[in-house]
Amino acid sequence: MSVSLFLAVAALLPWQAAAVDLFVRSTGGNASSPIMYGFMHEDINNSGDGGIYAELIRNRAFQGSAAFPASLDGWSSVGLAALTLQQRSPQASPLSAALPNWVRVTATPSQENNTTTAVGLANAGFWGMDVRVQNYTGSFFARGAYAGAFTASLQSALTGELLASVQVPSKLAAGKGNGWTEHAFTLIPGKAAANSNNSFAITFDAAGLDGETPFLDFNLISLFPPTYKNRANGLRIDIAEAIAELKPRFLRFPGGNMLEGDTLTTFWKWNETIGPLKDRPGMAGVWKYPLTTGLGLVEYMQWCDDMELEPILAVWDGLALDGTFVPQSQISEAVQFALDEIEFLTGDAATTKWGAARAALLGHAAPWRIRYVEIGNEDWLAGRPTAYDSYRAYRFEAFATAFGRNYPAIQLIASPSVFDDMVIPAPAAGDYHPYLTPDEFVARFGKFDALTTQNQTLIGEVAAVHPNGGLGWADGNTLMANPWWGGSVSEGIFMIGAERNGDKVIGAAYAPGLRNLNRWQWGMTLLQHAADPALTTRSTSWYLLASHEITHTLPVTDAAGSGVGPLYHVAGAGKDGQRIFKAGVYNTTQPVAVAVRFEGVAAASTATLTVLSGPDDAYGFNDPFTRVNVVNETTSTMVAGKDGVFAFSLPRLSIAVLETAAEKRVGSLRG
Ligand SMILES: *[C@@H]1O[C@H](CO)[C@@H](O)[C@H](O)[C@H]1NC(C)=O
Ligand SMILES: *[C@@H]1O[C@H](CO)[C@@H](O)[C@H](O)[C@H]1NC(C)=O
Ligand SMILES: *[C@@H]1O[C@H](CO)[C@@H](O)[C@H](O)[C@H]1NC(C)=O
Ligand SMILES: *[C@@H]1O[C@H](CO)[C@@H](O)[C@H](O)[C@H]1NC(C)=O
Ligand SMILES: *[C@@H]1O[C@H](CO)[C@@H](O)[C@H](O)[C@H]1NC(C)=O
Ligand SMILES: *[C@@H]1O[C@H](CO)[C@@H](O)[C@H](O)[C@H]1NC(C)=O
Ligand SMILES: *[C@@H]1O[C@H](CO)[C@@H](O)[C@H](O)[C@H]1NC(C)=O
Ligand SMILES: *[C@@H]1O[C@H](CO)[C@@H](O)[C@H](O)[C@H]1NC(C)=O
Ligand SMILES: CC(=O)N[C@H]1CO[C@H](CO)[C@@H](O)[C@@H]1O
Ligand SMILES: CC(=O)N[C@H]1CO[C@H](CO)[C@@H](O)[C@@H]1O
Repeated sequence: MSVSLFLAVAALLPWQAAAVDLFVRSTGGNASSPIMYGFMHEDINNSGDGGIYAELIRNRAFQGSAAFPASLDGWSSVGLAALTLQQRSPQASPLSAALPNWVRVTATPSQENNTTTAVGLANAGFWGMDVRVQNYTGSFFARGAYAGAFTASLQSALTGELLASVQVPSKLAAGKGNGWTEHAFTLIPGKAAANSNNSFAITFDAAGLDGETPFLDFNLISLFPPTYKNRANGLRIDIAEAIAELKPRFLRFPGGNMLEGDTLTTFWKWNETIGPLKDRPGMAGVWKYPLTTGLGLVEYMQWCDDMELEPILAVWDGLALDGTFVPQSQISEAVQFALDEIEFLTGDAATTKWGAARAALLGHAAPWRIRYVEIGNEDWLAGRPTAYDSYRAYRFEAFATAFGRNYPAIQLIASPSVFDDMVIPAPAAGDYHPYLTPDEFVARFGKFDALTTQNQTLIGEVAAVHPNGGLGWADGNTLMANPWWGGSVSEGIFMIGAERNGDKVIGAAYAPGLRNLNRWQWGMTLLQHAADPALTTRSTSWYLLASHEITHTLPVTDAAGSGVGPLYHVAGAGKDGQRIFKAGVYNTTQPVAVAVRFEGVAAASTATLTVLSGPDDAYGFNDPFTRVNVVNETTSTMVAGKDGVFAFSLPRLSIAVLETAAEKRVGSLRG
């Protein structure tokens, strides 16, 4: 298009001398990554156990480790019973090699009347349990001699009110010699509880015990509400739905620091997160609490299946958070461990060892598809500079060589970015993790312009975490306590800069994605949650940008050549040929007038304009406890004026998307 057209447009809008006049061509852009917006997950601040993993029982299998010795955390006795933790006793066989600890419930006769009646154990859940009229699927293993029935129940932890109860006939015969026996049950409350301060209990009649051994052993006590897409051992519905609403296209897992582990022996071992729960030992989490790994490798893949997410699987690369790393002489073992993991997921069930293991273990004969693998996590950070030197010298190369040979179609991602002083050999990409102030994000709008398609990058973690000009005030550390509107706008503008380079940026994920309101330290998160689903709180503006997917960029010409700021923008085409214009406004006190014209979109055409604006106070945030959403979303239908101009005004600190109706004809045009 000729320059004279811009002049004509400008001339038509004398009343808007300050308007930013933009012309969007219909050809000349580049194909964008199909997975621009994603979700990152690791178990941090009880976002897995006690978060998206729907298990309601805390410390269900008394798993222990050197870092977190086994305990009775979460458990209390009911009636005249004593709970004792039994650990790795060589005389008494445990439930499994993976679960060597259990609880013994001993009936203790009353000193007054020498009777024992209902005795048992209760669990407080992860700071309570949500109880409503739905099916709760429970199970436990018990051992001992017991004639009678167990009672599984849900009750208010505040008033004792019984909410649900079911009799579970004992499968343990009277007399001795019963091994571990699984009991399954369903609990259906008659009404919803008034609040989430509820607990779960299993009781039994002490009169039915063997007089000489007045105790029973329990392990792997589990209770699930209905789960997302009805998966056994699945995800908590309200949290999963909140994530799905964000329209993510990929899932980056299992970390994050959780992948690395604190020491060279406590990394995330994929082979110990698969199979029946009784065969999962759990692991020492790196965020100050133990993990069940009930949310394991297969559950992550099912999560991807159920939300149609592209897995970005991070494999352990021989680095621990304490800075130690695997020497060159032993790196081939770590490489093989990762290759086995890929084979477990993608190998043929008939012809590969791990593919056969998958089919045998899961009945999942069909292989999954893995297209992106990240080698480690933040190798530039722990143990710097020595550990990073080892990554650049031999660790990355060992993996890249082996993957190139075995899985040439997989896009490898190095854990440092191309901005972290590492030459990343193409076709591998990098991973950039900016945790910055709003001003810093906006200043990095052009960050990716310098890249070429030879040095693509993932933005595997990103969040505005510090306020401008200083450090935050959360819990005495330097982080803001909540995602705030000004931060969200800056992240949006940074992402618009990334979308302008959608052929070089693979995708981006806010991090962390989830936090439990009862246990946190790292303040920023996309979604907050507690036992009570009403407290699930969404934040930030990302969902708007993610739900208008650009399949290829389109060149934009600025008539006035006014450069970047205060309006930052990108334009592109959607999969049905619709034209999409995304913009953010930052660092101005006045609204910005915008006039956008798309090549080939005629006068009187329509488009939908969605604008997110925030509170006067840029530090306003969505508070889970007041439940005030500070983000104001308005949607309006725009009609193009003469010469196809869409004219509108965007408030200070806003994010907006203008999208025309679908137009198949344009979809096939490529620059
Ligand atoms: C026995 O005494 C305990 C208190 O030690 C009491 O809770 C229980 O109800 C008594 N049982 C009977 C049958 O009196
Ligand atoms: C309590 O009952 C047991 C038998 O169950 C009996 O041996 C014992 O003497 C009784 N103790 C008291 C204080 O009644
Ligand atoms: C519990 O599950 C059964 C079997 O799937 C179903 O028929 C019933 O409607 C469910 N009850 C509730 C309260 O959801
Ligand atoms: C899992 O693999 C690791 C690393 O090879 C190994 O140390 C561990 O013993 C394996 N665990 C099981 C249960 O086989
Ligand atoms: C990106 O790749 C190009 C071409 O290989 C190279 O010249 C440039 O230095 C790389 N940029 C970065 C930041 O690594
Ligand atoms: C915003 O404006 C302030 C004051 O003019 C300036 O210091 C800051 O660098 C600006 N930030 C950005 C990202 O433009
Ligand atoms: C498409 O990529 C080319 C080559 O990197 C670049 O010059 C051009 O500006 C890009 N177009 C858009 C619209 O980003
Ligand atoms: C939201 O934006 C609309 C349109 O600009 C405006 O009328 C309304 O007052 C705003 N609401 C709030 C709560 O700011
Ligand atoms: C007394 C008590 O523990 N109350 C808690 C009940 O649960 C809510 C959350 O659902 C908490 O905010 C209360 O502190
Ligand atoms: C990683 C993290 O933030 N851990 C914290 C989770 O929350 C508890 C309670 O606030 C802290 O003690 C942990 O350090």
